[in-house]
Amino acid sequence: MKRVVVDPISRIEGHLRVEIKVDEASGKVEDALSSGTAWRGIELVAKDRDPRDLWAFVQRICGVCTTTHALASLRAVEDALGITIPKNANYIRNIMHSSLDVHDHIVHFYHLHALDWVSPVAALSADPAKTAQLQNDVLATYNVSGLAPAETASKDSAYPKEFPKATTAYFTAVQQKVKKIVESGQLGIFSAQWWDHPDYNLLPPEVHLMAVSHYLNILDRQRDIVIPHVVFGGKNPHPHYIVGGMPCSISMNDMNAPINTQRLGAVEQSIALAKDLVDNFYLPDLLAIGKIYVEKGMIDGGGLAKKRVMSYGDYPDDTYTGTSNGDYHKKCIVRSNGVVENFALGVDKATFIPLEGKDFMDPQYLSEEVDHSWFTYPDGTKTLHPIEGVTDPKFTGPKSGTKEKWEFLDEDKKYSWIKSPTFKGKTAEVGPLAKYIVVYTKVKQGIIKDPTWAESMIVRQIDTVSQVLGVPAHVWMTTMVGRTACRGLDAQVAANISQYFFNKLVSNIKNGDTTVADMTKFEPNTWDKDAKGVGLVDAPRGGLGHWIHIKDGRSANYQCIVPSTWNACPKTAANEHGAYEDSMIDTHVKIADKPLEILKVIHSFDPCLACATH
Ligand code: NFC
Repeated sequence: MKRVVVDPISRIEGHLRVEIKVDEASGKVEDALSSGTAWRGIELVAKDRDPRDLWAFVQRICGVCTTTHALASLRAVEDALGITIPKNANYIRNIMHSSLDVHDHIVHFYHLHALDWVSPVAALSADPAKTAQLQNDVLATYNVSGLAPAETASKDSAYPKEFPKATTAYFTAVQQKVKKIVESGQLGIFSAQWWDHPDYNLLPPEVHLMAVSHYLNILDRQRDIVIPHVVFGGKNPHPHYIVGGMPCSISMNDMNAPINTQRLGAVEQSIALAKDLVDNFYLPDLLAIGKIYVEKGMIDGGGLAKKRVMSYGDYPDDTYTGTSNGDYHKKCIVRSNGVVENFALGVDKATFIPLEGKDFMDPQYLSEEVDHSWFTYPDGTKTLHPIEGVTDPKFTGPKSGTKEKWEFLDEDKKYSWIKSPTFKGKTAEVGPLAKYIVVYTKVKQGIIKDPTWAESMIVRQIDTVSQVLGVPAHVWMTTMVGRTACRGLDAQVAANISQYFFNKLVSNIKNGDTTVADMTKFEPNTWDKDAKGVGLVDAPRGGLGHWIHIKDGRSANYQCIVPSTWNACPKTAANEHGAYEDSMIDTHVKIADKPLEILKVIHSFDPCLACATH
């Protein structure tokens, strides 16, 4: 048994170390540890502050899923204080959130995950003419643009399309550029990868060249996807908000107004770009590569996804009057709230467990443990619901090596700066894969009887991909490939959600409603002396919750359970693994000292350790 350390895991946000014990003869990973190696302390920064300021502080938890922590905070404070935001503010927040989803997923696939599958070095032996042909073939074979419904049609047909760029000259030029980089011996952003790993030979050279070209192409275009943040929130990352609504006033014919005809035009162009990049690059590339992997039987890495997944639900169609009273979930167009166990047995045999408004305030449902984390709880306390949550850091060092220079983590004691969240005492995987499993199960088992357009689209996407890959949903979804595929599908739904809420915003403004904020409960003298609230967001990496206890106008306690906390957590008190650890244990490694498969399965979660530890 060989113990292998990968530290740091690169091409992620934050600081992650993993350790595996591999049986070198069989390649089977027998045990695995995931450790967040840096701590931030933002929950302590958020204590004893004016609740109206908190979105700005906690948004700094992450610059990648920027906006989600601000949104979760606003929703928590508004839940606690009984504030209902105007329609326009809800539409605008949804457009900002969905455009973040697309941006986050597309950057993950091309810039953080793609190089686990494709190699710039392998791209050098591709034939550019054949690559041009391949790109056209891939688009024709995996054309998934027809999955969107009428509700999300754009009114702007004048938008110039990016695609196709499939010419021999284009691919020759990219190949020359990459060749110069490789020949210089200074791979720069492409350095320090195991380019000689045999898994890179699974794909033909033309796939490598096509994907590397799209990597460079989309690196250039990704910033335009978050233009809605700049228009509605003034900037990206970390756009501006206000408790009670949005701070951007609407005046359609005033060229100096934050929102006017011209700026809404820029938002719609950005949404059209997002749809175009997802439909014509991201999904065809992903399906083409995924199909090869599934055909070659490379479908391990599911881990906890086979046993237990959880999602929170999002995108309220209209204004709602609270989260913990259940109204939020009644209004969501993606009612993915709930837990599904044993999806790997098939959608009919999977077990659905409801998770609704009041459950989020109930310690029987959600809780956090610190048995294996570098934190302490008050004497005798084993687990805490976030509304009573405590963040008290206590670093005890590794098992071997020194506190400064670690050799191995202490799997029997504490080994991570991340707490272990639990649902009814057990770990759960979150993320787009979890969201897709929950929606699919709820619709197919008749738990959702009247699917929204978004829920129907998710089911259509899953059934289409099952057809393309030639295996049923419970087979491909509960794998590392499935995790990456669902993220791409989620980006497609998110781009359509942006368009849907853009259309609603424009027609509401046309009907004469330009209100963006309700300030009637903005002053602390209008608040209850003691109030508690929860804010939920289905963030790019999964279910995000912020909990606040407000006392005498200040935040008495503020706690977050973040998607990457669920997935990256160390073992629970009962020694149950979280999703990263379980997925590694469900993976085979060809070369113990070059565990590319481990990098791939960990990247399939799109780790954000800055978020996870907060
Ligand atoms: Ni950072 Fe976030 C974490 C997301 O997991 N998605 O909720 C926040 O980061 O990317």
